[in-house]
Amino acid sequence: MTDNLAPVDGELYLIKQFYSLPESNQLFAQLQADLAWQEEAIFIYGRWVKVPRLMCWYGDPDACYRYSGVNHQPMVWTPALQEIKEKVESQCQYAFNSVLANLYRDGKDSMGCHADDEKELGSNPVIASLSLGDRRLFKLHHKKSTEKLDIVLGHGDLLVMAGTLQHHWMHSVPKTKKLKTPRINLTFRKIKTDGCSRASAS
Ligand SMILES: O=C(O)CCC(=O)C(=O)O
Ligand SMILES: [Mn+2]
Repeated sequence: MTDNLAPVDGELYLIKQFYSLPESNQLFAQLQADLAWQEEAIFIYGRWVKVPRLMCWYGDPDACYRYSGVNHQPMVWTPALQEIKEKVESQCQYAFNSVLANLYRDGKDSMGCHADDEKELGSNPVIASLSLGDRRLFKLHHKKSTEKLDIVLGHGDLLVMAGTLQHHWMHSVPKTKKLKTPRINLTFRKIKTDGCSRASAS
């Protein structure tokens, strides 16, 4: 792995150009065309609000996951996702059972500030995040000290979050006024397989 970019309280590794430019171009085109991108909506403050990006969830049949307030059953791995998963697993020496795919159509699409700290991810999750397409800013801030960390994620880069990072840091992909072409992000995760039964009981 590379150096740990997190100054304290967790692990954050950036592998630039995990995929080469030609490979990244090919994967971007294939995933944009083949994945079952969906527009989600969440119910907040008494009304339905569209999530500002497209999403879909793939994985092993029992890797059920709750996001946007709804339980999601995984779709079956596509050959491209399966192949990427295996390369990412070999880099991380860690077995994933699912992937959340996000498509940011332009600079107005974004991901709000959050930590990936859902119970079904376990205590110190390893999350491997592959970026394809236009580069976007990935912002982190420490929950207590508010220390900030800005990372630019480019075409073919792999970011790995591990250790106690999700306990202590929040992250986001903010909107930008800069002209942006689409970006795909894949976050490989290991979901505890009783995830949805627990989530739906709460
Ligand atoms: O798009 C990204 O780089 C971040 C995605 C993310 O944080 C997530 O899916 O939880
Ligand atoms: Mn996240």
